Amino acid sequence: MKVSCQENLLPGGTFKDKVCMAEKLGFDAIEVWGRDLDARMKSILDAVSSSRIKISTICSGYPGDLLGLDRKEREDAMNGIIERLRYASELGAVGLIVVPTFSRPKLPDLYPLYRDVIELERRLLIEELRILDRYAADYGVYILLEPINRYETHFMNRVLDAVKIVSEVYGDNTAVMADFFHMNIEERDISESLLSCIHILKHIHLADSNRLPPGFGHTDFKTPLTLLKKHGYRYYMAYECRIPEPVESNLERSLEYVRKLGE
Ligand code: LER
Ligand code: MN
Repeated sequence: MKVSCQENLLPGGTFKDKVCMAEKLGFDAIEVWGRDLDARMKSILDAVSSSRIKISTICSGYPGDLLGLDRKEREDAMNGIIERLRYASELGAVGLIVVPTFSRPKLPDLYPLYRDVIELERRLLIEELRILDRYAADYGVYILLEPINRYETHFMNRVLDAVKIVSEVYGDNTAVMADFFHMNIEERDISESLLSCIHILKHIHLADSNRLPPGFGHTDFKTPLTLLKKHGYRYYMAYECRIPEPVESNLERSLEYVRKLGE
């Protein structure tokens, strides 16, 4: 089981401090945020070069909106994604986490050409992903599509929505990631949903039912983690949650809990 932690959750002033803390707590990797990466690449690479800690993934952080109304917004998102796919490659990461859009639809409702705006958004996203997939393939990394709960976006709320999109891209470098917090809201059965995407599941976000660390809420992690093990899931699971004080010991406690469940 390979466990990562988002950089902002780790105590420490500099990235190097965070790497030392991740190492001390027993993590395998760090998930970095995609913002300002250009300026931070050197310090990130320097910090991990002398450590056993890897960079698992880049979380979003690009400008624009893949499903924005203006062409410029969509182009900004595409270019920002391409740039971060290259960074992911340079960092040895699995790939870049992509949430197609947040909040409400920005495109017009074209009924009766499309039943609803979602179908138009789906078609547009698939075309964009077909282009982006080629860059991901060249860089040897994955585009990790993340389904998000209905309170944060109207689009691609469930794992199966993402699986269907990937199946229409016809590219080997567009994959799915699953976030336990969002699945807890949207899925009927988390293990069943994980099973439905296991062939293209390349990343996981860990948070309990209340967005606290695993073990601090009421999500059943045992059944899904056992299933992932049985199916040979070999990618990362990254902590993305709020850590109550005292941060260091609570992270340590939660990580121990997760590792035990995954044994
Ligand atoms: C947002 O809720 C989330 O889960 C993030 O991973 C999206 O970037
Ligand atoms: Mn997430």
